[in-house]
Amino acid sequence: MSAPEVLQVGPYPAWDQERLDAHFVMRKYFEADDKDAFLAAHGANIRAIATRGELGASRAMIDALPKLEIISVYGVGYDAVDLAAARERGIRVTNTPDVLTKDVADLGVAMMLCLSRGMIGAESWVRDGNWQSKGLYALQNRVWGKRAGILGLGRIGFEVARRLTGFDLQIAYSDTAPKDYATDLRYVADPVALAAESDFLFVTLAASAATRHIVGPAVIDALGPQGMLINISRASNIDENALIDALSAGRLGSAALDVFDGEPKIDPRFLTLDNVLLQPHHASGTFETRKEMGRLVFDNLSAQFDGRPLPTPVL
Ligand code: 8YV
Repeated sequence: MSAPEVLQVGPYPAWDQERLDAHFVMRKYFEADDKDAFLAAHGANIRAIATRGELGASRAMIDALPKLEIISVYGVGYDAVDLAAARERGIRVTNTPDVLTKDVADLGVAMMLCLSRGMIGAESWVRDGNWQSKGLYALQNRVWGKRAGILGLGRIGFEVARRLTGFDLQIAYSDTAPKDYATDLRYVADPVALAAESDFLFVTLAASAATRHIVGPAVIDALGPQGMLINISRASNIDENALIDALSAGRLGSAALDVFDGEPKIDPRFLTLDNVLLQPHHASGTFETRKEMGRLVFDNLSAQFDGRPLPTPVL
């Protein structure tokens, strides 16, 4: 039997690509100049989509693949997959949960520390010779002992909380309901109330239509001029225009962001702000985690083609 054909939406590291190429016919959509012509040429035989969290799979793409059985996402977030379109056709969807949880939490906490302590500017201070010529670096803001709010206490939010206890932060969280695995964390139902009592607000929500712009003007203003917003989830959870306005006007203290609307082409206004830390959506980007993510993408595809249960299904 010929190898199954897979539509590959974005590139993967070499070790994943080699394994995928060895077992399947990978149709590299991201390399095609004319995407429609590519789908017209190969769509009829494609049984799977291999995509990435931020790239997903649109309804138009799904509709162009009559034999599609499965969408395997390299990432825990599958908000960019048109789930309704997949559900209508009984198409399975898988993601890569758990393996990336702690790396994403690590980066969120690192971003908080880095921005609070002005580490990027401090590095330049040394490299530019200012330490020697001008003296001590400007004083920065303390982290320990302050108040952290976690918006969305799923797996990643919980790992953020675990890490923050080591920094002696007072931690509260908001979610759709209190979590039974977080009895020692204070629950605040309303995100605006949570923001009002936070110095650091971590956004760790799985994104969906229901959470779109959950961090809007009310949450941002409640966090206030001394507050820091840290987003390691999806840009759609934040009203980016309201965020940029508040950062520019000083109504919000600062923001550390790993995700952006329209990334990687981010809003150029971010580049004019000095109260932001900008990261290129790499919270899961360690060798160890990305290898496990790639393995899961492959294992889910293989399971589907072999008729075995899927390791990590979401649909
Ligand atoms: C990845 C992600 O950066 O897990 C997710 O939802 O967005 C990330 O882990 C991405 O999928 C890799 O391209």
